[in-house]
Amino acid sequence: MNNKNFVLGAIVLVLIIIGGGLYLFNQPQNISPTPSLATSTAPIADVIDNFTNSTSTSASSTTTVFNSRDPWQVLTKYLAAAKAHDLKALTDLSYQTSPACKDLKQQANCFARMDSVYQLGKMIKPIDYISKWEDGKQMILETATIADNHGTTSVGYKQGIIVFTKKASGDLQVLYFNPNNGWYVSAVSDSSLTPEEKLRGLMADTDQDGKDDQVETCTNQPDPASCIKTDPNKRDSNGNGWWDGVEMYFYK
Ligand SMILES: [Ca+2]
Ligand SMILES: [Ca+2]
Repeated sequence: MNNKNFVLGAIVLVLIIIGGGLYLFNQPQNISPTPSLATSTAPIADVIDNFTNSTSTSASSTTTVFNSRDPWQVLTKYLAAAKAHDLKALTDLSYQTSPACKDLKQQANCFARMDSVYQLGKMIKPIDYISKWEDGKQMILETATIADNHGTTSVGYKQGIIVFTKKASGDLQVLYFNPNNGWYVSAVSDSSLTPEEKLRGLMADTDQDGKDDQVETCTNQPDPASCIKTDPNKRDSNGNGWWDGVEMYFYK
C-alpha cells in the first residue's frame, strides 16, 4: 500500500469533513518558532464550553473584549459557533462557506458538518502549537511532531496544523485545521531507508508553507494527472500573495 496515498486519503477525508462542512468561511517574512503561543493550558474544549456558557447566560458579563487577531480567541469563538449551529457567526469567522451551508435545503447536512468540525476542533490543545508562521495574509500554527506508532506494525508521527487567513484589517478567519494530521509507514523496512528516514521524507516541508515537499512536487500522489506542482522552496509559487499550503484549501 502506498503510504502517501493513505496519508492523502486521510487528509482528503478531513477536508471533506471540515471544508465541505462549513467553511462559509505578501510575502513571507517571519519564520519564528515561539516557545508557547497559547495563553492558557486548558484544553480548547473547556474554553469552548466556558465561552458558550458565558455568552448564553450573561451578555453583560465583564469578559474581555474579543480580539479578532488572536488565533485562539478566533478558533474558540469559531468552534463555539459550530457547536451552537450559529451559521452567521461561523460565516464571519470563516474564510469561505461550504455550498451545503449556503443551501437551505441542505440545512441538516450543514449542521451535521458543523458537529463534525466541533468534535474535531475540541481535540486541539493550544499548548501543543509551538510553531507560528505568518505574514500579512495568513497564519499557520503547527505542533511539534509527536510519535504515533501503532503497535509493532507501523511507525508514525502526528502533527497538528491550523491555517488562518487574514483580512486587510488583520482580523483572522479560519480556513482549515486538523489536529490529527498523520504520516505512517510500515515498521518493517522494505528499502535501504529506515522507517524514520522514510517518515522524514514524507513530512518534509522545506519552505514551511504548510504543504509537504512531496505534495508540492507531485511525488507519490494518488492522482498525478490532476496534481499541480508548486515550488517546495518557495512559499508563494504563483506570486498571488497566498502561500501554497494555504491556497490548496481554497474552494475552486
Ligand atoms: Ca512546502
Ligand atoms: Ca511552496
